[in-house]
Amino acid sequence: MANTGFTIWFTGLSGAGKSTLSEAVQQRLNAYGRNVEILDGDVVRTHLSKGLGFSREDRDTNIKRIAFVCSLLTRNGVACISAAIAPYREARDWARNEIGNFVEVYVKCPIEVCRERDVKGLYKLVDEGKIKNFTGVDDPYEEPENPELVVETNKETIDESVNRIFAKLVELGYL
Ligand code: GGZ
Repeated sequence: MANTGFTIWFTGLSGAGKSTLSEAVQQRLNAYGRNVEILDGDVVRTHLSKGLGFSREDRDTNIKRIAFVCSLLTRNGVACISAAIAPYREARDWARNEIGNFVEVYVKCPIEVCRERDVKGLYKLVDEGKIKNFTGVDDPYEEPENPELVVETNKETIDESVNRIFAKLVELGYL
């Protein structure tokens, strides 16, 4: 029987762990025999969304582009992973509608912890006033109200989160 396509739609602050989790889930899905495509916000912005900024309008355009690609892949049996901040509920719901087999995973982590991690040194630049409209600092992040799953990256290990995501995919009939 052909594989069922689905999209794992991660959402969360910069530094919450979306990219790390995406790679870990990809590895696990590959080992399970599934083809996986990751659309990482940061990477998408260097290609598909090159030139877009961080106004609400540009973020929404970015999310719609990612959702469009995910919908094409998903309907062709690919396991797709989106790892963008996707701060607005309305845009995420738009993506849910567009894609269908949609698994929203809130990558939850207090901003103080993201700030401490500061993997790319962006929070430091924000503090120095060099970046404006930064999500969670001076730009909104609307928490998901009804995600399929919440993973708390400051409380659980990557392995634990991946296990819980896998269990959810099985429960939903995608694996
Ligand atoms: C949020 C920003 C900003 C602002 C640059 N706000 O953690 P990162 O660095 O690697 O990923 C973030 C990325 C955000 O792009 P997304 O496409 O995921 O955003 S959205 O879904 O809202 O369209 C961050 C970096 O770009 N970055 N400026 N102002 N993140």
